[in-house]
Amino acid sequence: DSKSKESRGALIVLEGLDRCGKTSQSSRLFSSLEGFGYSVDLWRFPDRNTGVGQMISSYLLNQTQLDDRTIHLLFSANRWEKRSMMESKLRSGTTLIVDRYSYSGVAFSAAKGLDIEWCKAPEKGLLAPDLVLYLDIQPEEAAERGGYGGERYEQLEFQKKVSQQYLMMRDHSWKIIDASLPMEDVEKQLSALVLDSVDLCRKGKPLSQLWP
Ligand code: 2DT
Repeated sequence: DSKSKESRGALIVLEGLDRCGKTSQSSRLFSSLEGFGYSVDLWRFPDRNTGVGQMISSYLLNQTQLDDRTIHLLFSANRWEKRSMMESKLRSGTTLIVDRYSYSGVAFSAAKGLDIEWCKAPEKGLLAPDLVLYLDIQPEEAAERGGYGGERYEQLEFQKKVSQQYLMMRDHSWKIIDASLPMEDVEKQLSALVLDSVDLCRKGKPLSQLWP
């Protein structure tokens, strides 16, 4: 019937600094939604499996050097190559839990000194998340958690700049969660927010595009 045609999945994005707990929380959310019987997929950006993704991966591993604007556009292209798949999944009723999205794209490049409007431009027309969960942590605390790998960007001074850029991008779709709390408490807060958002989308909240 026309009602079920309207019902779609939610686009849920997790953002935050390295070591804020995004990846663990994304998989916990995925498992709990799946457990409740929802149709749900777990995605991440960059998606290193595509051709563009492999170029990004070798850049992050410091195996290749690229101009700052070039790598910025590759990260964006990596989202564009998944856009139609993203839309068809959402419209068919699947909720997507996405670890990093356009906000990482803008925050990391702007932290290098690129103009923020220039950084946002190639993201225009991608799907806007229904909910952005920002796992808020002090860069110093994230660094103390250890486990910074050897990848580009995994350095305290740079992460401080990224966190300033992130906070300038906050809008109505953002929820800021204190990521210094115990994992279980963070998970409880996230899961309540996600269930609300999934419910709104099922009731017909329209899909929209970046940036509003
Ligand atoms: P992880 O795979 O560990 O999340 O690290 N990044 C990510 C950008 O600079 N621009 C982007 O558009 C995206 C999605 C953040 C990926 C690293 O790449 C950075 C950390």
